[in-house]
Amino acid sequence: MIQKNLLFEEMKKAAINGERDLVKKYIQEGLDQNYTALEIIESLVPAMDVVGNKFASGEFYLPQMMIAARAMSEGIEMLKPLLLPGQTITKAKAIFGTVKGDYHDIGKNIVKIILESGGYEVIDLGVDVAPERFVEASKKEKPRFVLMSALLTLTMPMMDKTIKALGEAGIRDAVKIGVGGAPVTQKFADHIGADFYADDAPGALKKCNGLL
Ligand code: B1M
Repeated sequence: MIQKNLLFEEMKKAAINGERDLVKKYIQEGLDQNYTALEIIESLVPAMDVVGNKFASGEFYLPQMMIAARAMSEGIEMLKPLLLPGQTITKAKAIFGTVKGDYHDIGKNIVKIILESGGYEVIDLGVDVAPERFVEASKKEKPRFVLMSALLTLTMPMMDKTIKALGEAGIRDAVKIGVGGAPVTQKFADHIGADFYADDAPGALKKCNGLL
């Protein structure tokens, strides 16, 4: 049996190197040793920071970042059923998307799973979601929450545009708006008039619960 620290370290290393079969093997080993799905996800998340730093320093190129992201996503998919065991209550409905121009969805998918595990119905609009699509989905689904994720400094202004579009459509006050993603801050959230900012998935769940 591999020790917890070593197992999580090896799992992280496999994710950084994009070795998806190895990631899944270590995840299974973690589960066999009774670590929770959340513990495993939390130990995997920092792998993407390492990948980002390697990309920024020129050590990794785009294909390596993509391969690592795929290994990470497959690992999360494997853990998803364990975080949603027979979820029955629905506290409220949320629509959730990564804003226009932005294709990053690993963080959004983790937040979505945690919200679902906390009793929310989450309608996933996917990535590259334009303000008009948020408006259209809000009109159709009548959610309590409109949630946005952005990973690029360049796409953060789309959050502002989406809030303005919801205002122009007359539905801003009917929803609570939550924003997050690595470059997003509380200050930015206040500046654009979002109802909440959270820096991680459990934080998003806590903020939604607090606003119900
Ligand atoms: Co991209 N990328 N990427 N990338 N990528 C970053 C974001 C970057 C910081 C890397 C770097 O240079 N160091 C950089 C952005 C720089 C900037 O804007 N300042 C960058 C760049 C430049 C790019 C491209 C432009 C590269 C290129 O083409 N030359 C390109 C853009 C594509 C586009 O979107 N238009 C690009 C592409 C990609 C891939 C496709 C290869 C891949 C994404 C795959 C995918 O998502 N399916 C990718 C990846 C993997 C990354 C890094 C390495 C990892 C992102 C990630 O998944 N993190 C990233 C570096 C980094 O972030 N350190 C990087 C793990 C994830 C769990 O964290 O998403 O932050 P995160 O989510 C967290 C919290 O933020 C929070 O909870 C989550 C769970 O804890 N959270 C919320 C997220 N949303 C929330 C919403 C909430 C509340 C909390 O409420 C609603």
